[in-house]
Amino acid sequence: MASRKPAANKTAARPTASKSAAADKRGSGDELHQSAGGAHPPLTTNQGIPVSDNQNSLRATPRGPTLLEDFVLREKITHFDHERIPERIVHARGSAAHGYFELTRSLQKYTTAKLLTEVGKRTPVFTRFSTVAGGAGSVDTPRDVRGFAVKFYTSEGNWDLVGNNIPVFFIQDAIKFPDVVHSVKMEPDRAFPQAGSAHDTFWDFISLTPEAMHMIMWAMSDRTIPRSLRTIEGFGVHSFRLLDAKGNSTFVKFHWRPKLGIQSTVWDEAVKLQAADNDFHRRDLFEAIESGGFPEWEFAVQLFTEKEADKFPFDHLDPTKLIPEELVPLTVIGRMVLDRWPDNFFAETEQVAFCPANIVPGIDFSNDPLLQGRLFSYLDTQLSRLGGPNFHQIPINAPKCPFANLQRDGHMQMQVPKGRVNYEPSSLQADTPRETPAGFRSHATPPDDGAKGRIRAESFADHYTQARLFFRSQTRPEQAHMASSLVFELSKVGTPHVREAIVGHLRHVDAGLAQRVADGLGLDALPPAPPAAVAPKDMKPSPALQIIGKMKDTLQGRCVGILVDDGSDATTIKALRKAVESAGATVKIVAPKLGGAKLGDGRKLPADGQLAGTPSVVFDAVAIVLSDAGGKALAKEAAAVDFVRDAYGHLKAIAADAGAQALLKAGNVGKDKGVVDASDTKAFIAAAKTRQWDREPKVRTLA
Ligand code: HDD
Repeated sequence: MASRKPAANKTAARPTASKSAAADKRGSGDELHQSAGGAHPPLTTNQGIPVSDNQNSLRATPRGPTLLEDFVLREKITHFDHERIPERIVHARGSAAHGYFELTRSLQKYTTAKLLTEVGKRTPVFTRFSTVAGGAGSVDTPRDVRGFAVKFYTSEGNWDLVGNNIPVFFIQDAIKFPDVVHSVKMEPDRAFPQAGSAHDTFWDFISLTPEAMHMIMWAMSDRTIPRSLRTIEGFGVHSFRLLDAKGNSTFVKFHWRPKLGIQSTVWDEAVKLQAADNDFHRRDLFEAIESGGFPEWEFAVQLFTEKEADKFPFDHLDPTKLIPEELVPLTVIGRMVLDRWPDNFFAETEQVAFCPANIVPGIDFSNDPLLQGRLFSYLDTQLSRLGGPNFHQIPINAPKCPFANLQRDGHMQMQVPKGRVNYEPSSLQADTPRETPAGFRSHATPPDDGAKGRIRAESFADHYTQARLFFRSQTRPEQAHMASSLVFELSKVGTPHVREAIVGHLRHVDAGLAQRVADGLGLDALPPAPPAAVAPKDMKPSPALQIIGKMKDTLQGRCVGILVDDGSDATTIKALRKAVESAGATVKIVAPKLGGAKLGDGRKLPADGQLAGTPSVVFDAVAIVLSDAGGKALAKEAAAVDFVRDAYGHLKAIAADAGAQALLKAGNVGKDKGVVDASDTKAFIAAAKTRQWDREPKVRTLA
């Protein structure tokens, strides 16, 4: 039987409360806390009462009941019970960073907005990337659109550019947003699948929503399986207006272009990444910032007048349409650098509240009906997510310029306004805030002709032309990936008429694509195409819509894994490391044991990752440097065989020395210009900058 004497409780992790005299003295000097170093401030309750024992609750007797009197326990547990706020209804899973936006070219001719006119000026930003469908704890790498939300803390107030990594959207009218989101989220009766669109309800909704077909083309492309958040583009999606001092308006579309170029994964790799590292994108962003390789994007605009817009063969107010760069070129006007990881995830990344309605003087909204609905939705969601109308006072949301008005009170008011006057007009106090001529003005947009009504403009009726433009603008491997992802997704749909309806829509996009998907699904005949409100037209292909065509010829910011074991050749490893690092990438050593490998020269090389937990999917390219014995031993090791087979299957460059050949053979690694001798570092670097697209037909059957 356990002793009733507290002093005998030797197994407790901390000294017991009954040693109160000792506990009083413990404070910051507790030997169990010494490792952190420094002078620890006393632990207190939220009322500032110093706590003498953070290990034991107050008990009536050493083995007796806990007392309600224990306010320290009650406060701590109560706070803990309330530590979560409702997660975002969409975009719940996200990662964010601080940084700055620097203007490099003035838009003075078009706008009064200071952040767009003062060249050289650095505006602080907080940028959050997200997936759309999954919950906050879901993985980073499902097939999904990525959110790209930037809060600019300008000297004229906060501007939130809340965009995605795709320049168009599923729907044309905000009233359909709850429907599209319900359909993609887990199905309500069975509560699966998490974070994925490959299920019946999503494709059912899409099959009945032809306006989504353009976005579907993007969603089925490799844009939705990015390699890194540092290698995605961002788009403001809607047309906005820029306003000059006289109130003249120019339309504008906003673009973010990653300095490292766009890069994506292949689907099999994305699937395996989900198992290899749930936090792959978050970790990648964190590690890049911590190592000083600050992610950077160009900020570019497409500017056009109302007159020019009237001549476009589509309606730019329709958010399912993009403006090809060939029609309105991009002008780079600045850059964004993310150089600081948040200090605290909850306080910053979770509590940040983006609202497309947050805008500054000199920028204005367009009549895009999706944007118009968003202007309401985000403030509304923040009220329930953050609990009240004062969420703008939370540090991550507060403007960094002075702000003052006569709004008062409410949940969690942090400010202590002074004086009698909380209304306007007033005459009792000289220092109350007043409206200013420099304040925000809306563009005086003349009303359209026509009557009030629940109307979809005729100019929004063409649902297929730009879907076709996107598909036909892609390279062959990219088209094959799109066809295959459609087959994959629809193969997870249990309802035959839904699968068939989608293939019917695809016939309007591209007959060849429809046939490939029908074949991939094993359909005996092509289903009928639904009637199209407007027959699709052919537009000039836009290579700017590709990923492969836009990849940059660089290894900057990427990561190469070198697999080693006891006896590996030190000189080869050294030369590879040198070549990779001089090309701007990082090297990680993978070995069967984390302690490392004893190399041929007798020295021990510590590993960054243990083989079983560090598959090749986490690298952009790999090198295998092994002794003959090491190669033979690893050829019998499933994790090593997967390492090389996956690197090959994911079209990555592989450098291998003579000892590695046994392993390459076990992994069925073939020969092509992406599989190079480990001594040929030049060839390896060249191959590692891209993927071996020609290899793909040898490793998988694509639709
Ligand atoms: Fe939205 C979040 C982007 C249409 C309603 N949206 C949210 C986020 C991004 C976008 C990036 C996450 C922001 C963050 O990191 O906290 N949303 C878009 C884009 C859209 C779009 C690019 C179309 C062009 N959204 C859209 C519509 C509605 C919403 C039409 C509603 C009418 N979106 C929301 C929301 C969210 C949100 C429910 C969830 C959490 C939040 O706002 O803060 O209000």
